[in-house]
Amino acid sequence: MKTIIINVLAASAKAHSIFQVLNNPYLTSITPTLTYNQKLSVNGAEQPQLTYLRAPSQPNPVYNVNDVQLACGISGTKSDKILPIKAGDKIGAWWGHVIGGAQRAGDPDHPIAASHKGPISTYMARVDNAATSSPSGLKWFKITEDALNTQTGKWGVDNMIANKGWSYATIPTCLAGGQYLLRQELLALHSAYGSMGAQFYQSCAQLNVSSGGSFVPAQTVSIPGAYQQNDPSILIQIWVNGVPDNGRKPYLAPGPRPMSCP
Ligand SMILES: [Cu+2]
Repeated sequence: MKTIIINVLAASAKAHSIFQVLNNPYLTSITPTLTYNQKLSVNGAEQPQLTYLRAPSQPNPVYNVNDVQLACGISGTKSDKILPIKAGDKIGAWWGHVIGGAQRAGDPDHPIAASHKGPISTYMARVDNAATSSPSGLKWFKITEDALNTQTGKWGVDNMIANKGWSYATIPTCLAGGQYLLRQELLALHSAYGSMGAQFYQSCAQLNVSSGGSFVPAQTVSIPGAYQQNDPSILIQIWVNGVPDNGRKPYLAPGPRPMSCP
């Protein structure tokens, strides 16, 4: 939906007319789906689309940090399969504008509109059964984050776009084996200067981790619960002198810092 809104604004800025906006053939051709994580890879091997995933299937991001759907996204598709993976493996999440990727050749909103600057964070939580456990009430820990490079001004989202929609995380080698949900969150901050303006996009992967490790992170957070609407990382003006780079000042993604192995 936000993609559509952006284009409505862009079009209305040019056309100064709602009537013309509504008759914009580009807008009427937009499929109401969002940019979201829809495919996984393990050590570079791509997995089938929407398999092993709980993913949204409608266009809204989550705006309210207290929404239960902040955990695994607005309920949509849900695979009944669990992905076997080893501690130390590199898992990839692939983002796209619509199911399948680009909506049409040259789609400027694929994998996401470049305006959507912000961090990408990956969390995990132990579950009894990755295919069936509720995403509510879990104890989440972050395993990786890609926020802002103050040298280049590039955000995690910029790196994901440069990687053609792929964003990666490595399963910590020390982690105890068992079933987990892996949650990747893309936080778009282009409108975060206004209350409830930050946009949270997330899906959850269903994993069965085999590991020689036994580490169970003691420091965990609830999702929702970990974030406040007015956190300085969520209610923030990243546009400085017309550039969405936070003025190259350090930016700390919301939530805890990533775990490290003991
Ligand atoms: Cu958007």
